[in-house]
Amino acid sequence: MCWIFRRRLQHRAGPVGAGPSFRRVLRISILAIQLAACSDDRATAPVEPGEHLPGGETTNTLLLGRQAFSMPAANITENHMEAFFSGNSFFNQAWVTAPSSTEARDGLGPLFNARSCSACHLKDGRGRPPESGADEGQGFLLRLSIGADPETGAPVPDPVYGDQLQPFGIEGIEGIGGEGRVTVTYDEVRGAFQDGTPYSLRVPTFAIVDPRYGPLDPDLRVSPRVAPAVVGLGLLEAIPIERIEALADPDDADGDGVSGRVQRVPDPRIGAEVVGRFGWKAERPSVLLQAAAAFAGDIGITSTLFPQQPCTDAQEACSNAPDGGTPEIEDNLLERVAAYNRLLAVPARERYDDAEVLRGKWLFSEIGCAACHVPSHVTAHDAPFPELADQRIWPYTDLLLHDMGEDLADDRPVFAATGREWRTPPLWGLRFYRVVNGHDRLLHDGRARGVAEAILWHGGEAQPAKEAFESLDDMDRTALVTFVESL
Ligand code: HEC
Ligand code: HEC
Ligand SMILES: [Ca+2]
Ligand SMILES: [Ca+2]
Repeated sequence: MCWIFRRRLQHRAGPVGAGPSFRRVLRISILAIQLAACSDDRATAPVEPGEHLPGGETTNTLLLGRQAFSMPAANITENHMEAFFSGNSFFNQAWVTAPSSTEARDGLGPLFNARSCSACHLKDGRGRPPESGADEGQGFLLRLSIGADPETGAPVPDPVYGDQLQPFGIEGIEGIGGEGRVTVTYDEVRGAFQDGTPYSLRVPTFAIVDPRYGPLDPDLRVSPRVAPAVVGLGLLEAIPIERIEALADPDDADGDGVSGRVQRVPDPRIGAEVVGRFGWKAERPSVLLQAAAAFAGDIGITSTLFPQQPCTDAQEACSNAPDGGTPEIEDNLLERVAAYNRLLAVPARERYDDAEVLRGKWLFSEIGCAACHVPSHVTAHDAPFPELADQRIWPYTDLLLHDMGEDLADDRPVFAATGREWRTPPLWGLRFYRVVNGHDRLLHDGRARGVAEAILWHGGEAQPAKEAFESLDDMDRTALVTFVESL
């Protein structure tokens, strides 16, 4: 019965031009009848071996509170300890303006978003957008471009503001200053679940105020992003490419309404295209390249991988400011920061065998969430770190790009990703976001307040799953959310 329900929903999948107002989609009564039958039998999913340890043998089972994201892999080898702990200190340390007597950590900016990695990935956790007026948010930034290269898909940086808005500039040099401030306003829109229970979503509108280097290009594309938690990244990096490619279904050959495309991006080290995995559009292929890009773009610290200061030709004082060496961070230190991020452990689950959670787990796969949030993978045997090899992991992602509809679109293409596509984010550790970072903001720009709102924003390929969620009864909606919050 429920299986029939799912097939029907999938056949109704298609392009959905939802627009900013939430059009109530007409429902066929037969669906409701079949769904009632689903709810009545209260089926549950079984507990699967190992699912309570989402990071396999690396899982953190020791500190499950505010430090839940800050523990090394449980099986960390003796010879990686030193890299982990010194990487940790470079992740936390604040960079200073060059020249300075503390040579190992000068070179900040000249333009920057934050002075340290941990200023955005607070306690190795997650950022949030500005809430209103003077609030700047935390671990939040705007990517910028003016279109994309027709051949490679690479975003074309704005000639004046570059590829990212840096709200801060170093002090003491005339002519350097932050590029502008981001503000947000939220409009509430109302909707209702099929049983009549009302809900409300907030539609964000972001704006750049006080642009310091002249008026903004009318064609400027902006993409707001919050910082994701940085746990389990070495494991995601160790998912074999063949696995990711096998999950992709670019032309929806199996007709389930869900496609999923592999992001392909250039690797500056080898000059070839590789699979992208990290960032909200999977635009970085490895933890190392993501860390190097963050040093350069977010803090203004150059490396051999990203040797450019964060200045455009139009930003003269920025280009002429003293630097902190060439490069500003040595390769071996960068490697340690990457090792730190690779080896941060995912926390263990606790409520994994509870009846309500198992009902939610059943619904998660039944209504199609698991088509993108693929529960489990096995990491490669030849993973770069032996700790991360041959692990059964439970991240709830396929690392693929999906069209999520008009409402979530940023209209800013990046390599293979269109302006409507996003990488399925992993859901492991989600129950700790509130504990570690004190907020429940979800999605790429943090617009959703909690899991239910995050689901209600799903569109495009996920429209049928979203609609199925809307048609669940109160008990089942709660069970599904409780399951996601148990991860
Ligand atoms: C201004 C805030 C900010 C700072 C500072 C910052 N990050 Fe990030 N980080 C982000 C955002 C936003 C993303 C998502 C990027 C995207 O979608 O392209 C991110 C993504 C990441 C990811 C990929 C996570 C994933 O799941 O895809 C890693 C790894 C990472 N950052 C490491 C670092 C390191 C290392 C530093 C310090 C060198 C750093 N970050 C500094 C905001 C920040
Ligand atoms: C077609 C693929 C797809 C399906 C089906 C899907 N999701 Fe998602 N999910 C995504 C993508 C992609 C995002 C990121 C969207 C964004 O940030 O704009 C996301 C985001 C989320 C988030 C927020 C995660 C975060 O870190 O902010 C949650 C929670 C979530 N999904 C749960 C679900 C649940 C529950 C279902 C089933 C009702 C579901 N998803 C169905 C692809 C999918
Ligand atoms: Ca610098
Ligand atoms: Ca800039």
